[in-house]
Amino acid sequence: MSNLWDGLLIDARIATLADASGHGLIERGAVGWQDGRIVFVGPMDALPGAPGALSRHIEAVDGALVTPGLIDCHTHLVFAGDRAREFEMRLQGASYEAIAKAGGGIVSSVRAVREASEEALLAQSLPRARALLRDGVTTLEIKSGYGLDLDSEAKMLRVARRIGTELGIGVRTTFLGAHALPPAYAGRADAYIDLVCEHMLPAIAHEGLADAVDAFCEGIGFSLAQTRRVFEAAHRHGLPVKLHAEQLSHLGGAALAASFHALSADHLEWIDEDDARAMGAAGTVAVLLPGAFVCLRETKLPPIDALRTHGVPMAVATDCNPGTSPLLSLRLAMALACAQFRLTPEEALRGATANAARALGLQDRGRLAVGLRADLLVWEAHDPAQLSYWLGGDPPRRVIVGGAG
Ligand code: DI6
Ligand code: FE
Repeated sequence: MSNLWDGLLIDARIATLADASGHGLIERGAVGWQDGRIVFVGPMDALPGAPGALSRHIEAVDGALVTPGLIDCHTHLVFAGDRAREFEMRLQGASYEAIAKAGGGIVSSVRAVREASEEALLAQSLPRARALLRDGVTTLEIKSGYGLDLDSEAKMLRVARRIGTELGIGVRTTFLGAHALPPAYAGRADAYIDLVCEHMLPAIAHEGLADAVDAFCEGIGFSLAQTRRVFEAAHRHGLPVKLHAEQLSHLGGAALAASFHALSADHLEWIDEDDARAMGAAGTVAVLLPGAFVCLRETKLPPIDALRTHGVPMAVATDCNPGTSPLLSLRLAMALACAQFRLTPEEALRGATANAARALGLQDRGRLAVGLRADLLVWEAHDPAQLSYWLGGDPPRRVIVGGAG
């Protein structure tokens, strides 16, 4: 019978994240799906029939916690080589900025990415994506930004798309051409931004390689005026924007992002109350990246209370990258967001599901509700707080992506 559901989990404790606040917990719940979409979520008592008459496959999970698949909404996981040497230098006292100015940092990853073939880049990046998947990540964002010329940026974005196909998960790609100044443009940042806006971005958009556009607005990145030009070019090509803003200093990037109705502004350690107000009014998600905060041994905390006061949706991501956040676990990012930024476990879980989806402009996932994608995790846990409590806890018992698994 073709109208039977493809799968049905019963006897579950379901954290739907479907309401504006709270876990949206359903005790003794059931979730059913068909053709990759959720067709039922609610108490078992409300099922429209006996489980056996509803679905071909039924799994009783014995009171285990079920959540939406996790979403890592900010990664730079496509890169070549690593920067362990730079990590050692930082431990000996060199600053991130000093290393960047001395030709290390992002630019050293650029050399490695330019030299790597597309196949080599894929082979080096896939294990990192697999590591993130072990935690229950079912949708990933991946940025370019270590190519800094059209061919190398396009190569990175193709590799990112191939990771999604290869692993059968959702991958959203972000063009981050304005990540750092390539050495050939030293002293000519405006000329490089011309290249990004008039040559690279149009070609990337034309080939459909990017779902969004990002920039690094920072003293060691690009100015506010340069960032504005990148945003204008993105909008001309119909692409939404995001921004690395206020990570190391306050340049006004978060307010600029809000004025462009950015999907998200990320990092945000240096934002002030006015920035939070602007983001709240614009609906721009605050993506918190505790991995970079910890690895750079930052001490200035993002103003979480101001974000709460102004109703800014908060997401949590790994920022997985070779320089400032070699972090391969979104669960660990959630735990660090609680320990370092004092997020509640509920905010951390919402930040890695519902609000992470928002930060990617995705309305079809991140929550459990009828009509949304059947991306589901069954955990060896009962209490949602356990997901942010363990530093390296058990992976999910079961991962269902788009109804499969
Ligand atoms: N902020 C970050 O955290 C990463 N990029 C950025 O703009 C760091 C990238 C790197 O150091 O390779
Ligand atoms: Fe980043």
